[in-house]
Amino acid sequence: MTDLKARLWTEARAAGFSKMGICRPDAIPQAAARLAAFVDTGRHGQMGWMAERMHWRGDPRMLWPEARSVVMLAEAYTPAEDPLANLDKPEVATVSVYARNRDYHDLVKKRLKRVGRWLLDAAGRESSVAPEIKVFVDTAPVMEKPLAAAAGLGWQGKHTNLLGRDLGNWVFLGAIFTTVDLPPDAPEADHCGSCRACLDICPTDAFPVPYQLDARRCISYLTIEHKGPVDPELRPLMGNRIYGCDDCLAVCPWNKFAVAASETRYAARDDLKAPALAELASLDDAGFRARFSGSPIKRIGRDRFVRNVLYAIGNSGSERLANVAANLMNDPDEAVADAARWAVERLR
Ligand code: B12
Ligand code: SF4
Ligand code: SF4
Repeated sequence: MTDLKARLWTEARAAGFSKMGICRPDAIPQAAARLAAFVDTGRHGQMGWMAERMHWRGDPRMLWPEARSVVMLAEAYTPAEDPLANLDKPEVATVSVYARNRDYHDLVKKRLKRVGRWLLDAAGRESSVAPEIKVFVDTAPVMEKPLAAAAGLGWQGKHTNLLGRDLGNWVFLGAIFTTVDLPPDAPEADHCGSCRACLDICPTDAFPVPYQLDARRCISYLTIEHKGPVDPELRPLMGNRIYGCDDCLAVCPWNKFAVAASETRYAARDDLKAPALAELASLDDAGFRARFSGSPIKRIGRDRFVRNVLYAIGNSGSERLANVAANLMNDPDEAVADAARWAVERLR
């Protein structure tokens, strides 16, 4: 099986992954209680799906009792440009790095399936019982970060994301659960030390303590997951971040050792490098769908997107943009109309 594991890594690397690690399905015994604490304190906000199927999410053995190994894979999407470069340009938007081009869910899943198919073939030839696999990226009730840490890909930093000394933190995670018994890797130790750069940079103070996030204050949650109007106290802190947020990732010193992204379809599209807020605010449903087809941004729909753009306009200090917001004060979507009124009030 050691040889099979080595050949699996060769295949995973050829598919575009930067690192692979393996753990047993019982390798994250603390995860269930930590997830329960997160949900019990309401830190998941409106992400009701996090409170569902918690017995599966918190314990991979419950999700698929026949699984013997979890193969965790990391794919680098390290940006070529400074991810925070637009934050001080008030009339343009900041889109988080992961959403500047194609949707990683599609690309990572394809790669996982390719590696999984290879494993089925190779392990099937060595065994009388047909092996099975299930692949996951992001949307299933699987806690990918603790599994990746248990599989030795890196550790969960104080910003709660997975990072590695040889990876940095600009990586997507994917999982292949399998009935094949593969030799597990040792977990990686925590190398955050006394650093707290990610905690200190957070614009909304979303970390109640190191290693724990209150999603309700996180701009990523507010711009992507939160439906309806955002708490007016948080709006000014969002700046021009209209989709996701990268501040805590961008300041991590371990990114000195980040792996370059090999997938060119994650590289920023020209029209998302510094998009003008005025132009984004004018998108209607059809325009929004056409512009963001194949992008993760498509998921939030025109209304939530324009709501976010209007908060950024309200934070711009630009009187010129007040007219753009004024045009949306009677928008049929109540959160958009509310955001427009808020923006106009701040700018005039
Ligand atoms: C829900 C979710 C979100 C939510 C909540 C984030 C969160 N930190 O929980 C929101 C919408 C805010 C979000 C934002 C982002 N996300 Co997200 N998200 C997820 C998702 C679907 C589930 C995460 C989860 O289980 N959260 C629940 C909490 C309880 O789990 P946890 O974060 O692991 O919590 C741990 C710590 O709190 C710690 N802990 C708790 N108590 C204690 C006590 C002590 C003493 C210690 C040491 C530790 C500790 O243990 C917990 C369990 O491991 C995963 C995909 C997946 N299925 O896993 C992607 C995922 C985590 N997201 C991802 C990304 C890229 C992002 C963003 C960077 C996107 C962006 N640019 O805007 C931001 C980062 C924000 C941040 N600082 O976390 C990637 C992260 C890749 C990586 N390198 O880690 C993932 C893995 C998706 C993927 N397949 O690649 N996300
Ligand atoms: S993504 Fe942004 S708002 Fe969320 S925790 Fe990181 S720095 Fe704070
Ligand atoms: S910025 Fe510092 S504290 Fe935060 S994850 Fe990176 S090393 Fe850890």
